[in-house]
Amino acid sequence: MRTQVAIVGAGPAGLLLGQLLSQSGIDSIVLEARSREYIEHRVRAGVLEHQSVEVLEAAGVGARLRREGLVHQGIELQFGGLAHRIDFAALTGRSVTIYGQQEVVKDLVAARLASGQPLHFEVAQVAVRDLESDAPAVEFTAAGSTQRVRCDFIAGCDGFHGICRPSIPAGALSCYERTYPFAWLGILAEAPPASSELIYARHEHGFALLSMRSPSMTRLYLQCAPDEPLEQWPDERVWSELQTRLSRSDGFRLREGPVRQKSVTPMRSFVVEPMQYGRLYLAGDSAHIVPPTGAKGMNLAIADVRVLARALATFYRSGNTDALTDYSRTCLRRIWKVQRFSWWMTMLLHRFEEAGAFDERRQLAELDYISSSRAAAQSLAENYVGLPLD
Ligand code: RFL
Ligand code: PHB
Repeated sequence: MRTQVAIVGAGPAGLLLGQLLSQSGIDSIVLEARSREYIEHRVRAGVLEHQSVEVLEAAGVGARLRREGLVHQGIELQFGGLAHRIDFAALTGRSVTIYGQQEVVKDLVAARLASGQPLHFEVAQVAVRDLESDAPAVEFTAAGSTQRVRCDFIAGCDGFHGICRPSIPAGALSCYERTYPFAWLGILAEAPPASSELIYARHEHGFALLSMRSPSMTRLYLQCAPDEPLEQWPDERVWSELQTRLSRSDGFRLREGPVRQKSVTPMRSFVVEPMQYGRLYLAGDSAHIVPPTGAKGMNLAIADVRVLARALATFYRSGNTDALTDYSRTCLRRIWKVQRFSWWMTMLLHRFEEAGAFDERRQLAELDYISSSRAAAQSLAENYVGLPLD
């Protein structure tokens, strides 16, 4: 088998890359370890930056997103029992859209199947070969038989735990990492969201977040220990803790309902440099992880593959490799700013066990500053709706 670009991983990064390449007349194959059912129902991110929506629309997968996505003009920051609105529309003229990652994935899978380009689910033993040559290859087994695909380029879109990044010789990469002494316990509940906008709450018990997926589904998160066993969080305890952390002086109460999904997500900041080695290019979570407090993971994946798709299109159109050579540098400039924002939102809103009284007061003063200074609120808002893509 032969193709132009072999894409490992069918998350938002891999599927969108395949779609953008197909729009430019470039052939690809997408290899995914999991089943279609699994990737279309994996509950993860929910916030699309203003420009992520535009990229998805330009990629031809914006119709349902426009119909069903919830456009949000602001968020609430809550602390000391009071909510303070950050008005994105007034501060930036932009908005974000709430649309589940699994919906983005469903739309992209449908577009891929309609394009007739190959997408293989449940592949195993994926290996990337000859990265330093002009004709790298990907090997995998599917339905019991081993296959080898020769290609011009490989896109490593296989997430943080994938095989592409570890296939690069260790000495060729530098990793920058930070872990946090807590995790998020997230639930998806069949209950109408009690607020029309997201609420990011700082509370003495720890951080809590109200988000949503639709007018009838609420997505909620609370800060917990990094190794928290889920059995210690029966639904009643989760609701009680969320009610406490999201309570405020005006009597606000969450609406409760059956819990449809519950999971613990560790928090980490991670960047690998460079994001390329020979003919292998990393994109999305395979190259970087942000803590979810800034709602940036899926957006970064979208931004990376937009750069990569353009660089590949330039190469196939003109033979010019400059944009491919610059891929990593182009992406990393924006990635580090997004890393900074995600780290900053995390430090602003979480409870740190080891923090003393000084740090707590400094944290509250920062929240007070953001809530009372247009300049400070605008900085948060312009990062949240998304820094410019180019
Ligand atoms: P993905 O989505 O992990 O996709 C990688 C795919 O590769 C497959 N794979 C392999 N396939 C073939 N061979 C192998 N050897 C393979 N190894 C792995 C995997 O099965 C998978 O299908 O990475 P991608 O495409 O880079 O997308 C990144 C996003 O998924 C991620 O950044 C976001 O979900 C992060 N994130 C959020 N991002 C946001 O922008 N806004 C949010 O509000 C937000 N909230 C979140 C989040 C992530 C969370 N979790 C669970 C990590 C909330 C949570 C709880
Ligand atoms: C979500 O809706 O899943 C979500 C929203 C905002 C975040 C993280 C996750 O910061």
